[in-house]
Amino acid sequence: MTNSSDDGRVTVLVVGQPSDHRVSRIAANFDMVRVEEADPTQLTPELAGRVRGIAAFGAVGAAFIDALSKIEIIASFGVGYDSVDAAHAGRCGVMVTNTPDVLTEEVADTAVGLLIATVREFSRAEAWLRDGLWASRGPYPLTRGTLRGRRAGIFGMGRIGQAIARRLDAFGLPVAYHNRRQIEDLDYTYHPTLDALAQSVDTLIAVVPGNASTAKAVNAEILRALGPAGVFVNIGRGTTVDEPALAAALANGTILAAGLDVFADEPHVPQALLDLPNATLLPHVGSASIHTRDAMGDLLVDNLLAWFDQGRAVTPVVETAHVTARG
Ligand code: A2R
Repeated sequence: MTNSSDDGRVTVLVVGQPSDHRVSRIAANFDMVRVEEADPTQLTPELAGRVRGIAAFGAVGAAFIDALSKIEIIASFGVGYDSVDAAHAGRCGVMVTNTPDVLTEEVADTAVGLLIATVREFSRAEAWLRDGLWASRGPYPLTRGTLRGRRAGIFGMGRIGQAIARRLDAFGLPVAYHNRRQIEDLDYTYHPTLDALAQSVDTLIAVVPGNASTAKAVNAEILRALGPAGVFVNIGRGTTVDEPALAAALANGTILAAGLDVFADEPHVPQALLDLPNATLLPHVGSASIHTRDAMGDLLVDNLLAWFDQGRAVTPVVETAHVTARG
């Protein structure tokens, strides 16, 4: 644990291991303290009574929030904030913010790139070239998969889901979706259950938040409903999928292929998925360009500055939308 100088400025604790560049604006505006993990046993009583804000680049649980007597705001990096106990924070009067919108288009680009790479086997085709097989054996085999004629289903038609749908419109694919609530004035077919959506499409893209309501929602039944030409893409959270069921469905031909950017226990990827040639796997790079990560970092700091300068959050999460600044 390293402290910056205590000059009377608000103390903000950076949790996780972001680069120095990523936290330079925090260091410029606050008394910044860094910890690798939000472990309450590592806090000195002095620090526990001094921290008023957290910049969360890693998990923040209830016990850590309880250990900080002056904590007012947890500004979390990323649109998904399942690693922060926002419900507990809300009950304690602690604001939680995330970084929506600024990553929407980047993640949608990644989702569509991953979909095409999965269907047309780009990773395997490149390996064919790099391994010299193009020269020694001839052209890469024709792919069974194609985008042509596919029907796409989006599980989670929110900001990112709608940005993906706009792209699929341009590719000429019909789009349907499932959310808990139908969106008014949105011109895509709505299905009130995930099962009904999966029955009606052959290409399922998951972009829902990771929480109890979505845990293992994509299971053996849903994958069976997609059928043998089925393709599953996950750009949301790995916890949304029953990974052993997915590996089995890929191994036995229940579906054709999967493209995954997220996993239940990152950075650990199940061996069963690593062993499958019809799984295209990315190391959670959905928003991972310098351009977009900078925008996310700026929004995180904007939330801290707005909170401590003006008593308001720019992008509060729904669980803490009722929280107001302490006088
Ligand atoms: O269910 P609704 O009407 O609240 O719609 C949200 C939907 N959603 C669900 N759909 C079905 N079953 C559920 N249990 C469920 N929970 C949430 O997911 C909403 O349309 C969508 C989430 O959209 P946004 O809140 O606009 O989030 P955004 O920016 O699109 O990001 C989605 C996720 C993040 O939470 C990260 O996990 C990942 O993408 O980066």
